[in-house]
Amino acid sequence: MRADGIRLHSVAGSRSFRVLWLLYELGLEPEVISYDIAKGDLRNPEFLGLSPAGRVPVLEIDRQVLFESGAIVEYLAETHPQAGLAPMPGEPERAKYLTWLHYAETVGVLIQNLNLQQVFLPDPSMRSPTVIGIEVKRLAISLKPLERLFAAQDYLLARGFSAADTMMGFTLESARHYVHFDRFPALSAYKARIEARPAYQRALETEGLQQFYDREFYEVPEG
Ligand SMILES: N[C@@H](CCC(=O)N[C@@H](CS)C(=O)NCC(=O)O)C(=O)O
Repeated sequence: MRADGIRLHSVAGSRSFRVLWLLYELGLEPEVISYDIAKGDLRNPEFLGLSPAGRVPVLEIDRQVLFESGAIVEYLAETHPQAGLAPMPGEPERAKYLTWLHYAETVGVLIQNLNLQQVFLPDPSMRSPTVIGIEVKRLAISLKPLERLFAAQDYLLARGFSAADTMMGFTLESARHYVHFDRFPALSAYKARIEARPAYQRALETEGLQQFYDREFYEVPEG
């Protein structure tokens, strides 16, 4: 472990990106341990000792092991208040911050279901066009309030960039594989805005190429 003792267990292109990006926003330098889902890395007993459901991200920090990206993002933002990336209890926009931070998982779970159907099932005949169609519609519905929000402001909070954006921003990068983003111009502008941040770019460089999407857009299959 590095001198500062921060170790991120990560899969390229997964929710661990949220944490890596936030660590860089905070000026922290984690050691990154990379895993490959397809090789079954997340099922090895050593990893399951860190993450009981065998999921990433896991963050080792301050002599603790944290899992759940939302919890990790909240922890990092609150233990580095000088960065000003989270409204603290009692401050304006605190409730909005928590709401949007966790809303990213509402969007994230829809993407996870679509990833399973469109990318990870070993045989295309196992896919359900009905389920895919429903989940794509639910994903588009979940993006609509964001489109309305970003028509009026640059970030999830009116006060500016926050840790909630690191939860949501990465999720949008996956969403574009399932929903046409030309339907969401304000959301597309937000996506471009956050992706231009140096910490986002650095996290991309650290992680390397995303491992599992093999095409730009996945249509709902006929059936
Ligand atoms: N709510 C959890 C979800 C974690 C999660 O499902 N991570 C995915 C990658 S994005 C994973 O590890 N999947 C491995 C698997 O399902 O086997 C979080 O936000 O950390």
